[in-house]
Amino acid sequence: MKQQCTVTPQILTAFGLPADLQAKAVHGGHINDTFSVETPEGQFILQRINRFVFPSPEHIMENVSAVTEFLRNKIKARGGDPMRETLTLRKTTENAGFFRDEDGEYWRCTVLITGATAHETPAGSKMLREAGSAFGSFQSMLSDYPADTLHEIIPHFHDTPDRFRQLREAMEQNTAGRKQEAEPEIAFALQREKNCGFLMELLSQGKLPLRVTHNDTKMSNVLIDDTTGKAVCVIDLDTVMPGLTAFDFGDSIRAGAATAAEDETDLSKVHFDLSLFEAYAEGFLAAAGTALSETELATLPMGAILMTFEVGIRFLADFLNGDVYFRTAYPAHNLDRARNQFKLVEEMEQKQEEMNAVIQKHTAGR
Ligand code: GN1
Ligand code: MG
Repeated sequence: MKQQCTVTPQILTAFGLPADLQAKAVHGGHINDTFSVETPEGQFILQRINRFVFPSPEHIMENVSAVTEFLRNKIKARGGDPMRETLTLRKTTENAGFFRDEDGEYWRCTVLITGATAHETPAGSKMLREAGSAFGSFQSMLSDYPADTLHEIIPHFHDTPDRFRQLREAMEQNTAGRKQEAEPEIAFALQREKNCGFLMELLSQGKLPLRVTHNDTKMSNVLIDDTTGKAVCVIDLDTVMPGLTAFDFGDSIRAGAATAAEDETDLSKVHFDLSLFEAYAEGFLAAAGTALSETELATLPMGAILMTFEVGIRFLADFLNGDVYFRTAYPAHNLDRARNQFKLVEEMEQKQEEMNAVIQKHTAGR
């Protein structure tokens, strides 16, 4: 259980804010604790970083401050507004990026971006296109950032063969005694083991570049302008680290182009929707197309398939391990999630050629 936490006067003072401010809890994220405060100077967000998920908050803060600084310069150069189009960290009075309170907890402070909202699910294909555009422009602006200078926040985060190895371990140990219950899903996963290293192999052969990736490219990590409906800014930079573009793209598709929630148990409702795929791809490619190599573009559909497969095997392994990683609401929750993801994988495999055609259509003549 996570401890309740509050913003103490000591924390406010550390960031040079009036000590008597009333902080309001902001709900939505599953990992950190988030609060907002209003001051005569403006509104700010205060966050306590979850030390269980992120054992090295210093590394997160180094990544976030280096990347936002870099983005700030890019945004200025293209005539944009860096206070709205990227996160702005407020330093402590001692010029540090975070403050450690007396319990050893890490706090950070950012400027609140007003007039824009993080939507849990896209309210239509136009909003999904905007999300694509936001992540595409994030990718493009960071295309000349030296990715290998960033800390790897969660090692092997998107390394599909390594995730498969973990699934095999879970099967062998069968800790929760649930292996029999998951036989069809295990068979589904085993049939695809030989292809699961496709992207990681291209990386090790030097055919795909290591990029600065976001690693949590869901709709709710894009702020959408309340008035214009345009994407404003990509948020939640905690998992920014070196990775493959195809996986960032694929993670957006996994959730954004599905017709049902990832734990929908009525599989007749779970489909991969090619028109939603096209909406996201169109926005993404218009913003990032020229920054990506031919091989990167050609592997985007594979990114969608492998990322969905990867999350499916993570759910399956967690089910076998007795639900130790993902929060669950009932005993077969992780198994239901794995089935749901595998249904999407199957449909994506069937539509791979159509996905390729969509990518070609939106990159023709670039
Ligand atoms: C976790 O909680 P959320 O949605 O930010 C997980 C992702 C999975 C996702 C599946 C750090 O992300 O990798 O795709 O659940 N994040 C981490 O719902 O493991
Ligand atoms: Mg997140």
